[in-house]
Amino acid sequence: MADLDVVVVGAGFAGIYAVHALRSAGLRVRAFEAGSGIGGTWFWNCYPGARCDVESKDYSYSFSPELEQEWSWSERYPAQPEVLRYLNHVADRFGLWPDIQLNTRVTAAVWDSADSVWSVTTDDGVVRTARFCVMASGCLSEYQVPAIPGLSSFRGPWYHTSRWPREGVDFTGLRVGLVGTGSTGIQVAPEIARDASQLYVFQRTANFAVPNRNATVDPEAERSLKARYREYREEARASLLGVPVPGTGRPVLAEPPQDVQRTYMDRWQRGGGMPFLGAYTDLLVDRAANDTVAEFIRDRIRETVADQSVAELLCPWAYPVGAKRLCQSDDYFAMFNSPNVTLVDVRSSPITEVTPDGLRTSSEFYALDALVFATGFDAMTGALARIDIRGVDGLALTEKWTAGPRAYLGVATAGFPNMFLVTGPGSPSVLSNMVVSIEQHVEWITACIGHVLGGGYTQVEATAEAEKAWGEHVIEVAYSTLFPMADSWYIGANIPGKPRVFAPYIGGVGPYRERCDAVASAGYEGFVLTVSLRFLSREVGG
Ligand code: N01
Repeated sequence: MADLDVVVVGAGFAGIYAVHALRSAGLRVRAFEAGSGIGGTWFWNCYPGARCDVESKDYSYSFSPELEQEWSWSERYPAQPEVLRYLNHVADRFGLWPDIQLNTRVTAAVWDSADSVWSVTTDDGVVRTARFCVMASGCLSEYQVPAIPGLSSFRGPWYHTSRWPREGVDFTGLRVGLVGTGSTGIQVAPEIARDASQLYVFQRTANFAVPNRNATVDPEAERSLKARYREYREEARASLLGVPVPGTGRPVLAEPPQDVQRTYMDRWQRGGGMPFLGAYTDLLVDRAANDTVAEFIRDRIRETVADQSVAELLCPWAYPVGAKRLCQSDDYFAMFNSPNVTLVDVRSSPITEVTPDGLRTSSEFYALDALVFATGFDAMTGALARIDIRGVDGLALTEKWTAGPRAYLGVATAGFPNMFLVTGPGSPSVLSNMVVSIEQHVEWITACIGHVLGGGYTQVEATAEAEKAWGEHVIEVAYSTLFPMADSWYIGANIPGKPRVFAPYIGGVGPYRERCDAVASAGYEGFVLTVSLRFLSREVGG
């Protein structure tokens, strides 16, 4: 008998809910978490300014109406410490701690075909067997520091935003270099600029950003939302992005230009990225349509930044709006009006080396006391690649995915029976409200495991045919949009040598859920369920 029914890898939003859901289904579960606390991305990314870009009312679990009613968010967009408090409250409230083991990294998971179990090794040297493995290891867990020559010679401290010292960092009076101007760089920069004597922002690609208009939650608005929260959650589940976004429902190119400007300005004033991208139906599929919103944002940058040569450098041209995550900040562009902030264009003059005293580009040297890297992640596959995962006949997952990740519905991959990926490549995951997508996957996986065990089967495995057909669909949908036009982490472009494969599914949260439900209703179509009596296996489904 296996030690456990299910091993859960990771205790972020996904792992926490997986423990609750699987345990509630009567299974013996244990989650292993490398961090010294739960929270996953919200545990590690404790850099100053870290804040969610999805509203708190949306970025919260819906599985418990009681939890939903009891908890009150203080801000429209929750800051990292509040999200972490929420997750710890969830673990307390549902008594999850006994089934979560902190400070323990899963290093290997090996499928044993004879006994239909996974042997899971952790970095404390212990090996446990489990009938199922649920990979809740996160889409943005494996952080990246660029290989810049000389970094190890730097005399000052350097940090990656995703491994920020929990005690904080005092930049008072220091000359600080910041590399990276994605969602993270844009959030951390104004915080560093507040204390540093000089902040140099090394920008390779200018990014679009819209305001948050963050505010404290109005108690009256909270009360009225809570009165119809169930209904609101249903709208989120059926929506495209996992957040109900009121759009005009019309293509922008058919609108009178003055109406378009009014719509954009209204959304700019109200803040938030999703309402912007959802304003018109053609913004993410038609470049000319997209140009209307791109130019609107560039105009706001030109309005905000006093020095027009700096403003022009901050204006993004390299990709369509939304094809990379639309950043959100109330103070990033205005920060460049401060005399202690300098924008350095490392597209025209690339970084060549770090020296003991600073950073050199092809045209200049910058003396620095500290360096901050907001340089992103080996997304979607990085955390899985770090674990030695071996399926049928010892096949390594990294080997199977040499040409890019392949997973049926983004939730299971052929050759790796009884292993599930929460928000894996090929599912809406990072292109949606993650909490909605996590809940959907965890509930689907729990039901699937229930079906397997209830039917007396020992294993469930995606077929190669179903996986191939789904992968083709994911790519076809992606290439019907503007998303592949950006060199983004969605497509693996940020990691040298990574195959360029568009990983998330853009078909929409609602339609994707329907597809997953249909697969389950059809007896897990595209999966093979087998009873493995050691050498005798009987194929009964698929
Ligand atoms: O990482 P990124 P991130 N030299 O990969 C630059 C989520 N998130 O941590 O664009 C110079 O987006 C790189 O430049 P370029 C969100 O989903 C959410 O910011 O490749 N620069 C880029 O500017 C987000 O999309 C929230 O030319 C180098 C930056 O580093 C995802 O996390 C907050 C370089 C990396 O940007 C990742 O965001 C934060 C080099 N060698 C994050 N290498 C919210 O909820 C890399 N760069 C608000």
